[in-house]
Amino acid sequence: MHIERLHLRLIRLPLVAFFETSFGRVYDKTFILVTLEGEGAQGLGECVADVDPYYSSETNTAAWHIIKDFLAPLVLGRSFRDPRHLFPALARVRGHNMAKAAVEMAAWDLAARLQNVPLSRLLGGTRPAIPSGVSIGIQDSLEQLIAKVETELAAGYRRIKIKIKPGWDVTAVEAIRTRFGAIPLMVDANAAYTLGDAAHLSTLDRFGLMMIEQPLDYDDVRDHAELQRRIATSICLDESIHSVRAAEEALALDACRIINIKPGRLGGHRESIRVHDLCAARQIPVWHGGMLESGIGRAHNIHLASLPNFTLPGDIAASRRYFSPDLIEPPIEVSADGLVAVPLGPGIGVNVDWDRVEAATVETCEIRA
Ligand code: SMG
Ligand code: MG
Repeated sequence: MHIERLHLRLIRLPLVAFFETSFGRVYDKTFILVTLEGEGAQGLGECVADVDPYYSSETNTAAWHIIKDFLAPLVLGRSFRDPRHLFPALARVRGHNMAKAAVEMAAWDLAARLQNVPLSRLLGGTRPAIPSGVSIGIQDSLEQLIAKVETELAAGYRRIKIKIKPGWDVTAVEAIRTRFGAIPLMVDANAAYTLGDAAHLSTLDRFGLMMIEQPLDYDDVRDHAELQRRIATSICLDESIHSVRAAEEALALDACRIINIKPGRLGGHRESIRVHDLCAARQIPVWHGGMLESGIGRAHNIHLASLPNFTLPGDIAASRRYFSPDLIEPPIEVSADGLVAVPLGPGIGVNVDWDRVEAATVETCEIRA
């Protein structure tokens, strides 16, 4: 595939409902949409960096600069036999995985469209539908939390994840267990605790949670290994797993029993597949994370999550939980039994509503070979 043109759009969409984590509350989603063009076709990638460097050190502004000034020159005017060759071609740039992933994933979509096959086929996906879970942010009250959980269970979702932080953890989990019993439940701390909280975190053990996600620092592995020795609940790592090597180190140290895969955090589909395969070889289950993506990034995630070791329900939910309307038509839906179908059309296989994209675009930039 020959890459002739790269187009960037900064897009802002209001969220249907605010989303609060241990690092704050957001009311809208701003992201970069990357279009790669070559041989008469287009591929799309969505950058999952936020406006702020709180989940990750990357931001939209930084990613825009990195893609425009450093990644674009490494791909434009070049031919790639296989989209797997993209990530290594960007290796000169250190870090900036979210910026790299947006370009790399656009190249996968382009390759799949040129071959007229669904992206899942190129990635090695094996399942026609994926099990879906939801991530429920920190609420203003336990009553609101209970109401949200009730709504999502009624919609069919196969597991509930709630965000926790000091002061909103044991009481929140206890309220859900008291009201809903033994539902599939997990918590995500987004690095809000330290090893000094180990005794407190072990009080969550009695609730039989599926896992606790990223309790400790975003770049830590060693303290997570120590914490895993002290608590019965399985640790799942998110932020800490920014590369295949980080995954190898975490597994070697028994710092976690489960890994959350987000292509944006790892640098795209190729590196995600490598982490997926590494975990499969060690009987470590993985699930697909979410970054409040529009239908475009969400479609990429669905294709990737169709690989066989994504055995746990992920944070890939229906469009209506995030945007009304989404940028794609029809939107992504979840079935009454909590499954999301893998799109069957070429590439990411969803129809982009370009009028809606245009209306939500705040800035554009085009670069040619
Ligand atoms: O896409 O439903 C979603 C959000 C899933 O909880 C979610 N993501 O740490 O896993 C995580 C968070 C990161 C996003 S907060 C900016
Ligand atoms: Mg997380």
